[in-house]
Amino acid sequence: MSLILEPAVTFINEQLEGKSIDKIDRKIKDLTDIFYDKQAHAAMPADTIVYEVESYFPVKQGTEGGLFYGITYIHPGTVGDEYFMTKGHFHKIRNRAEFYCTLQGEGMLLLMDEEGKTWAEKMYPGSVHYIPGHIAHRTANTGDIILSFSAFWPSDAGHDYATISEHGFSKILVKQNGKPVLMDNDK
Ligand code: S6P
Ligand code: ZN
Repeated sequence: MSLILEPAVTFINEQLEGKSIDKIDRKIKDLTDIFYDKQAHAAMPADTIVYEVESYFPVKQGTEGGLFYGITYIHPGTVGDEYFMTKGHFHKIRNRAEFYCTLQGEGMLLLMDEEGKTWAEKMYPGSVHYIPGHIAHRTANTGDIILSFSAFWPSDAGHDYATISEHGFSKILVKQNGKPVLMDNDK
């Protein structure tokens, strides 16, 4: 067996580097559907970065039996009184699960089942979150610094963004008196 001294991918200085790393960002202009306060959203600079994702895809998307690894960085901020958050999704293959592990910052993991019941788990450095299959997931930064977390999911899971973009989550996470509060989503 040969001795491998350099891993294919490293996570040094808070950055994933190596082959097969995909980097994306989501700006205010890419997130037209998710925030409830459309006026506040329209008033914000379109190029404001809300979150970035670095992902390691060692196998092709859709491969059965493989795994993907990614780090999400959500910037601090709000749109109106709603915290900066990810688009949120179900997995396309609904029964595929996922792990999230918080690296830095503080936030909330919003979870919603297929009947539309929403709940949230607090995220803080070291917190580990198991997201079962059939559960939509979205993360929000409730702190003053970047919220970053690593994610591990099956390479055939895929993403269904359309269901969330059309119906949203049944609850929204807003800042009230400086604290996160989960409220019913009237829309
Ligand atoms: C992938 C995993 C994360 C998210 C990332 C951004 O299954 O859940 O890597 O992709 O947190 O969220 P979203 O909802 O825009 O994909
Ligand atoms: Zn996912």
